[in-house]
Amino acid sequence: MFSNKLNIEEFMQGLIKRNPHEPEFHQAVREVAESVIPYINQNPQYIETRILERMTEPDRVISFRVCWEDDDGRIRVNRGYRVQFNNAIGPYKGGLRFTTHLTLDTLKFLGFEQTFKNSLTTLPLGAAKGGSDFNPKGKSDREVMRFCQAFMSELHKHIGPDMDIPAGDIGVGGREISYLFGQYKRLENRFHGVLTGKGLEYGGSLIRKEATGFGTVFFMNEMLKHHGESLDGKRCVVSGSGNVALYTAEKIMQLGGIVIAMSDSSGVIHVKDGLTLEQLNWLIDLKEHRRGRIKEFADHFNCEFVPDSKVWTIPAQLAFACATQNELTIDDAKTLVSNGCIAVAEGANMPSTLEAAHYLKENKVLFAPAKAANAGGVAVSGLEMTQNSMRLSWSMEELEDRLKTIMKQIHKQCIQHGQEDGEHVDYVRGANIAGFKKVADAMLAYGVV
Ligand code: NDP
Ligand code: 2IT
Repeated sequence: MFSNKLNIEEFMQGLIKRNPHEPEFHQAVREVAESVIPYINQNPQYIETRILERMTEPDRVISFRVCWEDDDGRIRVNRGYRVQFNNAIGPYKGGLRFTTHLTLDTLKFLGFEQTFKNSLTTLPLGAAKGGSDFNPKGKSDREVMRFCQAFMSELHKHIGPDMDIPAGDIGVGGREISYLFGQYKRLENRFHGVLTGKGLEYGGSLIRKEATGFGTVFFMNEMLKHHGESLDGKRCVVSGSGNVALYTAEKIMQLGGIVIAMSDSSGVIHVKDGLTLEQLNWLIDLKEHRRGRIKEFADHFNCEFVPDSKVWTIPAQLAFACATQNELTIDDAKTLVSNGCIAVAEGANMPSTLEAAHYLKENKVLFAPAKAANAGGVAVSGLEMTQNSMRLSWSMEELEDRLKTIMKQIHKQCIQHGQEDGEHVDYVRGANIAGFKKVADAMLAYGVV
């Protein structure tokens, strides 16, 4: 009786009215709505029950003050958040981001995306995202420690191994997770897997650090194979040089690809013959341990450094967007196409603008959207949770095999819902519908909640 068909523009107008001034959240929802609304209109059980309205409203938004003291004895005040988006298919799960100017808008887009991504992993994982407008860059280890302890002093009230399990994201790596876990343990007097991405000494999983990047390349490999192509000998550009980008580069090289450019927010390194393993290991050490800038790589190895630039201007067959949201614009997409790029994989969350994603699709570039391509990180987080519950740990080979299998299953789900007439696969539609269906069906089963 309420089954009037949904209209994308009307749906978006309502969403924008309820969530004004949140352009990133609007963008993430629109991308999903464009493929899921036509599917919902063919399946009226989702219309009457207003599933999409319910899925776009977070279960709860927690915001709190984080007060800490810097090395000069000055009092600093930041804002902390946890957006618990949806726990229909498992406990809330998703990363923490520490970066300047972090807003609720960004966290809502990330939490919404996480709902679909976690559903695609095939594991029982709900969705959340959190973080703070604290910028770890340039802070001493002790400052980062005091901040993390203050942040966890509030966050611990809202998380738990069967309730909400945070992990890392931009600005939150192994160091931050260790400080956060230490403080949680002190406050709760419990040792359990409440965070993932932990150190190997205290319950961390092998290959969690590498998992997002490795998974992105496994997905790209599946996508290429499905279209009669391979990574072998392909020239690749990778944006960023953080956790995701570094291990994307490593796996590309292991599978025979050639990494010719990487970046950070200050510019691009261009290594014309491709990075060697020795150079990549040097870069990993620079970024993970010395917290240096990518220009130091160019100085050390005497290669080209282009300040204030993007990797997309360098001709390549494969592009991996592994830095941040909206880093690949319509102009960048045009440059990629005119330079002969055949495939793009999103290691970062929502790195392509909507216009860029549409343009790539129209020009028959294979396009692996973030919620499918970068799901390997949270998937291995799920495996870390399993190992913690069993109080056992799996070997590197076992974990890499499981990760590979999960990425293949995600690819299969994309084909199932995204195969179009002929050869073309709309991976965006495939990922959105497959991710949606599992969560929506669980929500339907619970009734009106
Ligand atoms: P890191 O903090 O480790 O690295 C981020 C990298 O991106 C750095 O090289 C950084 O350069 C660069 N970067 C950040 N902002 C900008 C910008 N505005 N312009 C250009 N470069 C920028 O983060 P991660 O590698 O963990 O995360 C990268 C992306 O992957 C994010 O979108 C994140 O949400 C996503 N992701 C992360 C997962 C994980 O497990 N860590 C899992 C799935 C997705 P600089 O140092 O100069 O700022
Ligand atoms: O965006 C993401 O999927 C992550 N930052 C990883 C989340 C997790 O819980 O491992």
